[in-house]
Amino acid sequence: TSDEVQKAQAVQDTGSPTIFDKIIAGEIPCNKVYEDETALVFHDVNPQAPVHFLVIPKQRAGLTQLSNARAEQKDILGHLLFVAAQEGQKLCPGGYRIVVNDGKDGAQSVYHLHLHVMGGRQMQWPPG
Ligand code: DGP
Repeated sequence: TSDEVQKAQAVQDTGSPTIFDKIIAGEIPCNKVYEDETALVFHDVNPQAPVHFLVIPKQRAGLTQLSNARAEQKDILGHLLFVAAQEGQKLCPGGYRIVVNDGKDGAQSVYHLHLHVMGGRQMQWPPG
């Protein structure tokens, strides 16, 4: 079990604001890729591929994890996926992988929904 997974297993969804709120507020810096009214895209601080960025909703609104999404949030989910594909194509023209870690067994460590987009190398299958 990697350090990342061990750390993730210890994290609970408390509903408290996360580090991503500070990034959205500009209180801590990020390496921004794209931003619109709904979504913020920035490079992951701990990249697992030559290109690794995150797509997050600016308003968490209960979206601590994908499995908490409500029916009225389907448009937001669609938008995040669309933005991930747009930016993925730009930064990883040869292809990319989109991952959402959900909950403890999914090794989620930050309880603010985020799509991982990874590429810039041949991705392998199956993932661990
Ligand atoms: P997950 O394990 O799926 O919850 O992914 C959380 C990701 O967030 C992980 O890959 C590292 C990244 N991350 C955590 N804190 C920061 C931060 O302060 N800045 C940036 N850019 N990424 C962060």
